[in-house]
This record gives sequence, C-alpha cells and structure tokens, in this order.
Amino acid sequence: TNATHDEEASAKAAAASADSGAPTIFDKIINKEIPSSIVYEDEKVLAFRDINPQAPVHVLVIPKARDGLTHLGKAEARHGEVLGQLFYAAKIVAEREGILDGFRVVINNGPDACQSVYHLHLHVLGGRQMKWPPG
Ligand code: D5M
Repeated sequence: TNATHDEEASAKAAAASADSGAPTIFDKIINKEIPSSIVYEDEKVLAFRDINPQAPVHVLVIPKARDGLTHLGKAEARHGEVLGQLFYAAKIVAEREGILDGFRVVINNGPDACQSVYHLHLHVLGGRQMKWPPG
C-alpha cells in the first residue's frame, strides 16, 4: 500500500540521516554546553547518567572524540585503543556504582537496534536483576 511505502521511505530517510556524521547532543555534553551527571571522566572518555534510565544504574560511556564512530558498525582497526578504553571505563563505572557483582553493557547499533544518538556509546546498566533475552 501507499501507507506502507511511505513508512518504509521515511524509515530509510531516518536511517540515512542517522549516521550522517552530523554533531549530536553528546558533543554539547562533552563541551559542557548542557549539563550532565558525570560519573567518570578522563582524557579520552566521558561517562554520564542516562537521562532516561532503564535501571537504577544507567550510565553512558562515550569517546570524547567520535572519530568516525557514529556506531560500532563503523569501527576500524585504528579504533582498537579507544574501544578498549571505553570497555575499561565501563568497568570503572561499575566499580564506582557498586554493581560489579552484576551489570550489563549494551551497544545499540543502527535503526534495527533502536539507536537514537549517532555517537558511539556503551550503556552500563545495573542495580536490579537483569533479564535475558533483552527486548
Ligand atoms: O541511546 C541513547 C541514549 O542517550 C538514550 O538512552 C537517552 C540518552 N540521552 C539522550 N540525550 C541525553 C542527555 N542530554 N543526557 C543524558 N542522556 C541522554 P541509544 O542507544 O542511541 O538509543
């Protein structure tokens, strides 16, 4: 139908613009232009509380320099170091938040995974019993 066709067309348009490399809200957070609740920060990585928490602890870990990493699907060998730094920062966040006994690290990659911000980020979730499979 036309309605289905329109929905598909607009979904494709949204997906196409989604990883365009345009600045995201996270740039403003990195530059402290908008407030965030920072849990951990170093030279390369910033971790702050998700504005729409899905668990008692829900922290986002991002690279300060996106460097092409709109999403994990854009990862190249040269990103290996920062990818490692992100995972290590996730562990520091879990430690600081007291959830080392059980936490989840999630990356939503692309439209089919409902990614909404195209600046790579790890979700660190915990503080409650996690379920499997996730939605
Ligand atoms: O996750 C993107 C996440 O980013 C989503 O859980 C909301 C969060 N978000 C969006 N804007 C903000 C601000 N301003 N502060 C904190 N958290 C924010 P995704 O995996 O792309 O769906």
